Amino acid sequence: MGTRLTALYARLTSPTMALHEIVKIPDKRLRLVSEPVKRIDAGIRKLVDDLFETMYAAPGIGLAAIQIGVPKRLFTMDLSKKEENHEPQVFINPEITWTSEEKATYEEGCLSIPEYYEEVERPSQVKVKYLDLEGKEHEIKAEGLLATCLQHEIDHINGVLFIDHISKLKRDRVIKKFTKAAKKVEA
Ligand code: GNR
Ligand code: NI
Repeated sequence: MGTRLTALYARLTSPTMALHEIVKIPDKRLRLVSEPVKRIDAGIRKLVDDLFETMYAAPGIGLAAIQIGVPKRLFTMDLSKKEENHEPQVFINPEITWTSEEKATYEEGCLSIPEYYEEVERPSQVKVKYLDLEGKEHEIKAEGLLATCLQHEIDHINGVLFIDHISKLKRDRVIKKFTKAAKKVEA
């Protein structure tokens, strides 16, 4: 277990969980189209544990498997406000089945593009079909932050980043900055 985790997360962690490094741009793995989960087995449950540990430690409100380098179609999410009231959610093989005509703009950030925030316009409401960790199918209608976060995470499993929804000028600028920073680390 990551020893830097606070006691607050203790009940959500187990000794087998592992804190992972988050994949950052310009890493090409973020452009992969992730593969569907075929069977929810012990490997998938361990992956979900690791996603939660890494997401809470970051901290972030969502984390797709590809962000820890695993190209499988699943992500974790927790939109709870208070640290002592966790609301962990897992979405496996999610599909957007409907989007509203109405749009909403939200300032987004991404753990794979640290400390960069920009307004993104997306459908304000979506319906999403997915499997939970027990393999049970659900379909939910979402709005607000949940709708934004679902679309952001489903983008990740299709190799899409929130900067793909902003102007090319802004996108090129942020990619250039992170590419330069990565080269400096290499050198
Ligand atoms: O922690 C996160 N916050 C956030 C804020 C606005 C819109 C989307 C997000 S998701 C992000 C974590 C992340 O990068 N998930 O992929
Ligand atoms: Ni993200």
